[in-house]
Amino acid sequence: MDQLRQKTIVSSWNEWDPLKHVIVGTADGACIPAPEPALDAKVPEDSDMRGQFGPRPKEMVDKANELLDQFASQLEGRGIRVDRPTPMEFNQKTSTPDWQAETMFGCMPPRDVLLTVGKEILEATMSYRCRWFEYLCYRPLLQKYYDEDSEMRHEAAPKPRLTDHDYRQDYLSDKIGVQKRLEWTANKFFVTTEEEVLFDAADVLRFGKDLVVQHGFTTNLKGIDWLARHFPGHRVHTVNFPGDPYPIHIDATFTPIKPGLIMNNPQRRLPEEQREMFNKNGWEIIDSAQPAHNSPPPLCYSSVWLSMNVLVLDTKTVCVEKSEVYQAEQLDKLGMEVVEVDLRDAYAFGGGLHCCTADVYREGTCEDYFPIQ
Ligand code: DAV
Repeated sequence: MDQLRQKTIVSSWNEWDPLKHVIVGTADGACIPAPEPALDAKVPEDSDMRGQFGPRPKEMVDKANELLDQFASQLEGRGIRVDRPTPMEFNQKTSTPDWQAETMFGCMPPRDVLLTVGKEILEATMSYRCRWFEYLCYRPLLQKYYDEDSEMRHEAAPKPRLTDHDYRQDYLSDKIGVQKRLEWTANKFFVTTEEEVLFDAADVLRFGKDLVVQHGFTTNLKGIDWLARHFPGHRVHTVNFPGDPYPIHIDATFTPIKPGLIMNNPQRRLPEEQREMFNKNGWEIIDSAQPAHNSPPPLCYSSVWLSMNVLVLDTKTVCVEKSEVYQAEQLDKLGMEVVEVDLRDAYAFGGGLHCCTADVYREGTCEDYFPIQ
């Protein structure tokens, strides 16, 4: 298994081919960011985090790190090479000529920042000011991959200005109410405007030649158009999921398991007219199982649907959070080997098993899974 001498190859075309090399985030120094327009729109109105900011409690950081380290060891035990980012001092003010932010965020969820498409790793623009500099945590790794794999492409999307013009003022109130939010999001009236190109990497799912991108709070239409122009060899499809009052990131909503099979959050179903490409090509979209919890853990931004934020290791093997018994049961019945991973106490730092990882290498090539367009 001699991982140290394993040659570095950057390549990953989809969410399910055999995973061989991955980045797992860390909880070191993570902060609850200070209020800012895009973040305020996402923190649920009844959340315990409203108004609070600064470093997360040390006991919680230590516990999350213990779980992330354990997850990394589990993956290594299966012969997967694991790298970790380099955290920064997140509890510091940052600024550009356009804005100032009180704190940064952390580097637990590399999936939000890094998009691997074939031999390219692309740094997303991001859409929160507190996450503008987060790519720096991954630069030591990206530089190393660039040096070690002469075919790797290291790209960065245009850094956005993130002035107030990027955010709809309507979302500044904390008294909008879930009903109004559901109306707005169903009408694709999201917190981000079309001022400039914006996307988070976690809004993108890779299906070989096709990229499926969620239009929501963290990715706008200009961001999706930029991705389409940037990857001219791909077909880029825009999706949205009515039913989610806080639509950020596609990976607790739409989860491909293997060619032909996707789990969809039953509270956030893909609209009928957007199902055509899947139907025509014989892909099945099934409702995911219910989460095992009624509420997220303390100080957590994400919803209980992190239950479906699973990490597929290959088309027969999937990592599922240990307490998510219904999700595990469903995947087991679908014939998958389920690897249990204890991660719930790290959720608050930026998400689940898919969020806290980013692909470096999966075996396989770029296939066309949707030949009938
Ligand atoms: O359902 O709160 C979480 C996605 C995190 N990357 C949700 C989405």
